[in-house]
Amino acid sequence: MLLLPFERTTSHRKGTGQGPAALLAGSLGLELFDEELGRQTYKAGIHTMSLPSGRLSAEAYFPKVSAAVSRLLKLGKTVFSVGGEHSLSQAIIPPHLERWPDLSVLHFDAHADLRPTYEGSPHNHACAMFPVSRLCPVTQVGIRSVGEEEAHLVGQGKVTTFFMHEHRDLKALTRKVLASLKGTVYLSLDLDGFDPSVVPGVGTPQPGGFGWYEALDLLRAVFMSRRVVGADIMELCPGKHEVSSELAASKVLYRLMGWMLARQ
Ligand SMILES: [Mn+2]
Repeated sequence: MLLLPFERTTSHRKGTGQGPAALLAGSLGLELFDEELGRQTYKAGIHTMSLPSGRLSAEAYFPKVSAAVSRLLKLGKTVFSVGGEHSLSQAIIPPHLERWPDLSVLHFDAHADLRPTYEGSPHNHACAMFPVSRLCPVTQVGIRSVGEEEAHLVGQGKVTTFFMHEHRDLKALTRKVLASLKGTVYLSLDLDGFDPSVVPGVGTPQPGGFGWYEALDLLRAVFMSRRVVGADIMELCPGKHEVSSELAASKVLYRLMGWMLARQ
């Protein structure tokens, strides 16, 4: 688990820099036994590593993130990254692509995140997937917020976009998502892909997202039929008096780890 407490460009509610610490705190509310998988996932060994961002800019911090991910992959580790803001995926995915050139990315998010730049920076959280979408196929699910300046990139080129309002039948959506993915997959999960009733603690919530079991059913289908080689969980923005978001974030991460082990 690679904790990346980086936050520079939040546009709505601030606090994603506290996301990794909150996810760890949330994990204290989890049973070590996974009730779906019937196993104690942690016994495989979960190591936690933090890469403090201090006052570094994205330009200075992202190469450090890429180097750390690259080093871990060379050691044969599976990297689960925890943000922090979603733009971090721009630094995490390229080392995975270097190792698995035939990778496709499953992008779970309320937002298309395809703007080439936003508010003057290509490293804004609203641009998370733009550089990735130039490098490898990206399948987007949960999408229900797109800016005019990125609309022409949605569903074009290497990008396959499944809008939430057009894909309400989960079984049909799952079939289409699987058909769009290659054999080796990286999951980039922005927690705002969930409905705000499930995970309210995000920087830029949008109504109409996935319910808990809808999301898990979709993700399980991917993890059980594809070789998922890495994942990130981004944009956790803890509230002062609300702890269910951090618990949900840690539970979904633990479940992803469990599925990966179950398939091996
Ligand atoms: Mn988002």
